[in-house]
Amino acid sequence: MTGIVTGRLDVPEADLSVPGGLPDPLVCEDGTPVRTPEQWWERRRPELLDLFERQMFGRTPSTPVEVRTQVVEVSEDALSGRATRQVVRLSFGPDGSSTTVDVLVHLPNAASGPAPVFLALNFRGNHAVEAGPTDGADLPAKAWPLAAMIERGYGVATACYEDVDPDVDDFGNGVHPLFYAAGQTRPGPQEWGAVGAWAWGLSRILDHLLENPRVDPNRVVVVGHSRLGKAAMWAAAQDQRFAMAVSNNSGCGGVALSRRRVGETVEAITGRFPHWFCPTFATYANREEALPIDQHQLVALVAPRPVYIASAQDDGWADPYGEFLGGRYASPVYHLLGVEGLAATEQPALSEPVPSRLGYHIRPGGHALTGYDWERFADAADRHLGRP
Ligand code: GTR
Repeated sequence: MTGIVTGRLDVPEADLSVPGGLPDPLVCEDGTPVRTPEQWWERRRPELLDLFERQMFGRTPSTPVEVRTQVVEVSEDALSGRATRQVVRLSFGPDGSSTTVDVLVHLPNAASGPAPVFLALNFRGNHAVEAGPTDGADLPAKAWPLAAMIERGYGVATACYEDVDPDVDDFGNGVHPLFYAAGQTRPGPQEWGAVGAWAWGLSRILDHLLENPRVDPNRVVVVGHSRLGKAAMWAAAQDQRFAMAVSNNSGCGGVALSRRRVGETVEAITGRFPHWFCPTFATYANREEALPIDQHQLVALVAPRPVYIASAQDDGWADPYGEFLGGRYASPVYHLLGVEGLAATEQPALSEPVPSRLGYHIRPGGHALTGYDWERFADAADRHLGRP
């Protein structure tokens, strides 16, 4: 690690608060330009993944872990007969007793074949996702528009993120201990933190979904709000089985550029949530120019798969403009791979989504995952993965 960023993207100075521009996703660390898709796949992409692992999220263990699957509930007439609802318990660890994750799945009964599925972790438990009336309006604030997504032909799968790893600075619980060497009590300096664990959990739920013949294996979209948007992007970056990724208000450590230092900074996030990243990330507080990566490169790791970035006007802490730029400066990688990137060089007006393969919207209101957001995710999936 030299700490010197070789390739730089031309970015208006006013957009960043630190000198030196943005690291160029299409220049290798030794200065070699990336001119072909082969160079991207064989050299630059693995190099960037490795940098995100070592500098930010920590390395995800690749050791397979024992998983037991138990169907806890099935109902074929959920949501007024429009959906099949299942609760499946995934238990991880040698005797299946260490960590259990309850996955709630709704699949459309009207589907003529395997259905595309949105997979998203939730904050407050599966009951909160499906709380309240299932027909029509007046959904409680934290509930998800399950009926509307089913109506549009999408399945929805979810689990509570704290089932995978509790959101506390304690590495004695959740999935981390499953991978410890004898005597180890917490991850090493470049091993995974909580965001890495949540991303791992998304991939394990995907393993399960892919065994279900009613799920289209080529159309599972990973969605996440806020800290779970960070996890969704990191999951899609590492696991190419996700067909598309959605970042909703993911902010710092998600798709907002760290070098802007607008809203939540590296100092703020690593101070309040030391367990989210690997300890190395905190060393970049107030010296973001030394980071060999920035968050546009996290978006680029998902290329050429569709990514949809959603911001909210009053969500200054997540830096909506920084989230837009995270998409914009990932576009060169999409272009190299022969597809469109973000078809806007200026941030669009409120509620005017940019529908390109790398899509974006900013809506009025604050930090939240709303029905409006879900409808736009479905629009993007319709357009780029095929309408169910
Ligand atoms: C905030 C945190 C953000 C974001 C948010 C959330 O406190 O600073 O990075 O992740 O929580 O998850 O709602």
